[in-house]
Amino acid sequence: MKTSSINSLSTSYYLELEEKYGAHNYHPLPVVLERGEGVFMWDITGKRYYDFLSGYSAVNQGHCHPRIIRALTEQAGKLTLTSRAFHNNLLGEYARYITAYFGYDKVLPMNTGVEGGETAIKLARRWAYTKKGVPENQAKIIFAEDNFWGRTMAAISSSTDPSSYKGFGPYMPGFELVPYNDLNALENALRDNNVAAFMVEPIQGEAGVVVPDEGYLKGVRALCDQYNVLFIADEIQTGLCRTGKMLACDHENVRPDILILGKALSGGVLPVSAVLADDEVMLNIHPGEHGSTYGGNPLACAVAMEALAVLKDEQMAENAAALGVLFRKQIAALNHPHIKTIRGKGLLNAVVVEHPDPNAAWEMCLKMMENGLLAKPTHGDKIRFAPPLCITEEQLMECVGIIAKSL
Ligand code: IF1
Repeated sequence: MKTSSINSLSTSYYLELEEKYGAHNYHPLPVVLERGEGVFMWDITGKRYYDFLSGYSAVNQGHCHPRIIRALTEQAGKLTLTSRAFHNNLLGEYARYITAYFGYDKVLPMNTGVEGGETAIKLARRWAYTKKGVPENQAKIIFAEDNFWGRTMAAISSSTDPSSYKGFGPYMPGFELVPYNDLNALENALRDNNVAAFMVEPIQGEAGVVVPDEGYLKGVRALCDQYNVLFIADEIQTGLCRTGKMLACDHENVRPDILILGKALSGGVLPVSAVLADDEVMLNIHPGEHGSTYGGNPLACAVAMEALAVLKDEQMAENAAALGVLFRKQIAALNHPHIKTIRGKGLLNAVVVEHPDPNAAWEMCLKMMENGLLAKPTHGDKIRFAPPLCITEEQLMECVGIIAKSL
């Protein structure tokens, strides 16, 4: 670069670099970010944005939370990875901390959310063969239609979204689908003695923040008890205070047999996921039968303990609950012809955009970007609004103003 220094290069410079050298597996908004702090991100021109995506709920604690960054930097200089071939002084502390925090006997540490899902499925199948007496290789896992739990072959094998699974076959056998929020359909599926588990999101994120009827989760719990099936809750997006409770399952006081966490478990700092279960489920996997190079690494343990502590210390669930009510009320009060529905729980919300132009939601996101707020459409006509849980009432009201102006 003879003529300009690195930080004054244009947005198009960065977009072209990605276009030329990066796989084309995303279609991002045309903004190039370089700094984040709390609810804000700044692009390379110094323009400030409210972040209303929060890394898809990975940044619940806010960007670069000082306590989490301090935990990261202090550990980073000491020991970042031992692999599980050896012990380290953080994994045991972390395991005790997180199992006490959520009330389970054991944790199996992984990295990405989808690895958490894969681990949960392996635990369920192994439990079915070892404890339920399901014949070898006959175990079935039931999923809800419109689920999203990642991009691996198993995850897309349970998907009903062609853009997730088309052209990637053949698919993982032993998976069945039932409509979401339908206890009768679920009961019919669970009658099959070979069912090991039902894996479900307490609120479906990618489907456009679909909130099931009050009582659905209680019904799932009861049916899984009745038919001796494991209830796997995928709380990777809904967990960690996002919906106004520590876990979305807490809204109905149900306790899943297997709890999957990810995303904000590290406050958006590095990939950390966790699968929690009691001994009856967890101890059917023996040494050498599952794992991962980085799973439970000391850096992840240090960061995750601080990320979890921050959620409680800063009362993020309470803030999400209160400001979620305010947000939905304010958006509904706009009574805007293009906003058909606003739905969600806590600070996980989405609007359904009503407009003849199929690109309306995308255009709306471009307009909000111009006005200093970043959000992204999901499944065409829905826009997800999910700011970091440290947002203040004043900031939220300013953002309602930006949304109204952009509409
Ligand atoms: C992307 C979606 C959200 C998840 C739930 C497991 C995972 C996810 C409920 C897997 C991941 C991310 C993936 C990310 C976009 C984002 C997303 F739009 F793809 F569907 F949040 F809704 N369970 N969701 O939401 O976790 O392996 O990604 O760590 O760009 O694909 P992961």
